[in-house]
Amino acid sequence: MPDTPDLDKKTPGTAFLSVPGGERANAETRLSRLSGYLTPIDAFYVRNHSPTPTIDAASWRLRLEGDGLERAVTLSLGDLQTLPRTTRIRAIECAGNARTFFERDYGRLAGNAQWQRGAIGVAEWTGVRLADVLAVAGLRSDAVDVLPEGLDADRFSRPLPVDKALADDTLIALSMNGEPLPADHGFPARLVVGGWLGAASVKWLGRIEVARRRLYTHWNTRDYTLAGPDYPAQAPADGIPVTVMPVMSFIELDWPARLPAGPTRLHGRAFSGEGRVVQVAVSIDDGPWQDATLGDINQPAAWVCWSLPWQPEPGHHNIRVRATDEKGQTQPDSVPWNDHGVLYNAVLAHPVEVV
Ligand SMILES: Nc1nc2c(c(=O)[nH]1)N[C@H]1C(S)=C(S)[C@@H](COP(=O)(O)O)O[C@H]1N2
Ligand SMILES: [Mo]
Repeated sequence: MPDTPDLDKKTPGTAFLSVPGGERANAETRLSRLSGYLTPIDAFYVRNHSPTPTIDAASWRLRLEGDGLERAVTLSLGDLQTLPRTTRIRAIECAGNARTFFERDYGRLAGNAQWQRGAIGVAEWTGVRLADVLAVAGLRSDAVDVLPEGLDADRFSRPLPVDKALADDTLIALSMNGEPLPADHGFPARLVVGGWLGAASVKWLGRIEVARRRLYTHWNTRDYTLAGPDYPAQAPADGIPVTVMPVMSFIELDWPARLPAGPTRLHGRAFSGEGRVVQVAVSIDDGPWQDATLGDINQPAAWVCWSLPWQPEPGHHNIRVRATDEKGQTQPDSVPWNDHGVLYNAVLAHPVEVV
């Protein structure tokens, strides 16, 4: 069982890139090192608002309480393990992924952690359905919001509406890629909320409140909202709380990239929180859009791999990738400014030097 945080071992330059401007330890996946469909645990990005807590599995408890439940209940890990198990492959992507491109586009910093493109990962999560856990405490029919809370120093917490909490793929995960949940990813239990921003997938669960009214925390009123001149505030939030992640894509190359001359194949991934990605198009040096080949594994709320052959001439190239999901939503050419720097999913011109 992991009981020591291993974030210190995440050396920038190998599987990870460091993230400037974050208030705590954060590390992003180095996308050029991806190979299999799933992100390996030791390359999965980490987003922590306070240091990784060390939690003893034997004494850990999950407290369920609030006026949206018939009764308050305290569960041990053993109690959770008696519920039906379920496994899902799901992406987790930070709402602030690609935030650094707001500075490039608008000349000023948005929000804090300046992610490049690597605040996304896909894992196989095994655990129990949140719906089954709530049922143990008797979910009332007039319950409105479910508030999972972490055991980290800041007690990170972000509410979910009851219908999302009850979704078939909203899990309390106890393992990741077949291993017990690593400390940095929420040991011993974390939420996994398919298709929504990463902040919904609360790590190190300790308490779940269910209420018959809307609930508000810092993380759905002052952060992880679309706020700024283009977005009407939804009081008491400073903007529009982020929920589903929009369609995005990337190339599995460093930024900027250097490649040897000669025939090659471009590889990348595309994801949409709304549903499957159905098309990935690539434009090289402002040339025509060409359809990339999509990989076999293509399920909702996880990424699809894509690839395209390329025979580059030596010199400087720009490669654009644009994904479209099954609802017909396509990546835009630009994203309007927002103060917290969330949901940047514009088509990027990836600089590649062929030598
Ligand atoms: N308790 C707790 N849960 C948390 C966070 C946190 O700081 N504390 N960060 C959230 C955010 S903003 C993201 S993007 C995801 C990142 O999950 P990961 O570190 O496993 O990649 O965890 C979410 N869950
Ligand atoms: Mo995040």
